[in-house]
Amino acid sequence: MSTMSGARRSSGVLITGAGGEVGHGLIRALHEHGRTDIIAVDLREMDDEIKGMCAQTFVGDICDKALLARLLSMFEIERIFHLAALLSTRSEYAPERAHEVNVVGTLNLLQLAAEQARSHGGSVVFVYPSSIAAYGIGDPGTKAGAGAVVEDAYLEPTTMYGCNKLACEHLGRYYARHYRQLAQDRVEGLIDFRCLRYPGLISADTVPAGGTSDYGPEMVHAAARGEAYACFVREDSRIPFMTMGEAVEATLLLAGAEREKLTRCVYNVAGFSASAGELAAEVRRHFPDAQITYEVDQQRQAIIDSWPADMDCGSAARDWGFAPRFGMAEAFSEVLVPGVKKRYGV
Ligand code: AKB
Repeated sequence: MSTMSGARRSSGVLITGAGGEVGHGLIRALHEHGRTDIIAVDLREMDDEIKGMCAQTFVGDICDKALLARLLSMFEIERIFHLAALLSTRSEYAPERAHEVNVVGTLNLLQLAAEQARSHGGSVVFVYPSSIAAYGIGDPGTKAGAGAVVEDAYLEPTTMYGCNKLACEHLGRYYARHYRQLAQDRVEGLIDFRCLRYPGLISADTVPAGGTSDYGPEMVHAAARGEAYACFVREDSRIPFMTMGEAVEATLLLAGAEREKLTRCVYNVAGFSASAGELAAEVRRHFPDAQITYEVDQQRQAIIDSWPADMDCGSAARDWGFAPRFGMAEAFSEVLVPGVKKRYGV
């Protein structure tokens, strides 16, 4: 396929939100897998490590349709990892902006990807991280009884971020299966939408910002820095978590799965279910002097109470072989604690 100037477009894999936590991990993994055609986009200037692993990096807003159109005109994008998003807590302070970034930005990208796929006569694999935030469980008693929930239950999110994620799950499914369904010149299969709902993610390399599950990673990093940590949810607050490395592995596994084996667009993935108190006990096993207290933020607590204690990942296991790699103890001993000790030189 050639550009307007007649030059042949180079192929590429596009990553939005490239400078974020998942973006860092994903770009490292793709680079290690030998990808040399990574096109990275982020609102902020990316660090030199990221730049060194990408074919090209762009600083810009995914709400800037002209930027997206330019990117898709410059490269023949066959795979998109659309990671750019405002997370749950930050989105509550600017819900309309969150909708613009999380939903309109995603819609723009879906539309342009479909147009590009149509122009090069192919299909674009569109990989989209949704979230446990897509769930909304009405009260702690129902949460306790629900246990590990399947993808199609309790879908009444109480946050703008959760509403955004659920909306984008439906948009992705629409573009994949029903896009322009009444048009005479309709072309089917332009978008191959693949979505995984992440639980709380804990990375040893980066600290999150603006998430409601952040107490998990914050607790680990504070202990490694030798700093006291005041957890903003109750000790008994329970949601599923997984290490960032597992989330990246799962994302790449889904992205590379045979399309015929995928029976749905949206899949749960998770590593281990843990209460804040269990996380704190695991932290203290490795950092005995860790000072962890509880100063509950009732509003953020209510969000965590609306998210399930665990997610049923059976569909992902059956369709594309997902399997959690670590329980909580192994996640800490094999990945998180060695990682934060190296990061902080302890
Ligand atoms: C958040 O807390 O908002 C995110 C998420 C669970 O999607 N980490």
